[in-house]
Amino acid sequence: MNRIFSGVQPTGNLHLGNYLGAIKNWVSLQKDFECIFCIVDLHAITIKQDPKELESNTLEVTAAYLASGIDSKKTIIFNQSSVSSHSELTWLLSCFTPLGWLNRMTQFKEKAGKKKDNAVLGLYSYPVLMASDILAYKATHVPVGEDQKQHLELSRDIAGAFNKAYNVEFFPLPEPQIFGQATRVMSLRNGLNKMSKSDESDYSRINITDTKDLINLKIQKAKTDPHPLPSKKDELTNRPEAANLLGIYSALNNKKLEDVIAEMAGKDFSSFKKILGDLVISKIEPISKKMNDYLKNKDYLKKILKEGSEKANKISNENLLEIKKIIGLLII
Ligand code: AQP
Repeated sequence: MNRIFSGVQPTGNLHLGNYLGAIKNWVSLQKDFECIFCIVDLHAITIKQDPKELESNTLEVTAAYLASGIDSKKTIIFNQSSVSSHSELTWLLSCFTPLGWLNRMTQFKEKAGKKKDNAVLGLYSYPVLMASDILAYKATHVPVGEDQKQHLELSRDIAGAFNKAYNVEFFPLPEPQIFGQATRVMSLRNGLNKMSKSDESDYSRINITDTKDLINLKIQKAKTDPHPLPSKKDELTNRPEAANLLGIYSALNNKKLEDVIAEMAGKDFSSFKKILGDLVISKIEPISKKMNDYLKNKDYLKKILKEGSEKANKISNENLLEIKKIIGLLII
């Protein structure tokens, strides 16, 4: 059976990168896979969070899932902390994860920065929690943006290490699914940095909740270079901002990058930015309107999460029991 697991952190400022790199692709995957989409609040607390904001961001991501077209009747939607097997499995799997593997993780290096000794253990073991999220459901496929590929490879290694240690084929090795033109949406202020929730400049990203005017302003102000748009893909080398804006256009329009380049060849940035602004607004506005409607009914959103967590608990608890038996932990 093919089963998908993926998630988004409720850390605020849900942006176009999260939408194009993750949520948009999930919507179509629901047709062919059994899907489990999580709001990964335990991952979020590896960085300090305001308790009130964490709670409201959790509901905001839930609303974004529903508004984007995730169908709660078909798909399991829940918040990670409501299913305790994620935390329990993290301990078990951490006993199969050599430190050398974790030391290679670039996200830890980026987020811990120069003050590595002050970074919390949770930030360091974040990838083991991610492996547990996936393996608790024996998920076979994980749709992620490029930025999470290294963590997913680690999940495969941990699954393999467990299977090898007990000479079993218990965990499937989860496959990454990296889709579309916008696998890595870059910052609007610097085409070499990932568009990110935690970037200090709000002008670096388009938030799903941004107004029309703000979207237009952010696109107008987006960094570019002095040349007109190219006519060939290889002319985008060393033009990260142009590549990013064309990539966003092609992903939102479901068009091949080559076709978009042919369509826009020779245009100056100011006219392309107008076309791009209109497209972004036409795709994002209906989602943000629906999100706001869902957010007016918080009890409904909580009900969706409760029902989802009941289903998730059932599947993951059964798997956890099997895992404990394999390890030799006495079940009483
Ligand atoms: N810029 C991006 N381009 C494409 N995909 C992206 N994703 C995130 N940023 C981009 C994908 O969105 C999913 C959920 O990400 P997340 O919220 O769990 O964590 P993240 O990757 O750490 O997102 P941010 O925005 O970059 O948050 P901060 O600033 O807190 O680190 C994942 O599938 C991710 O690949």
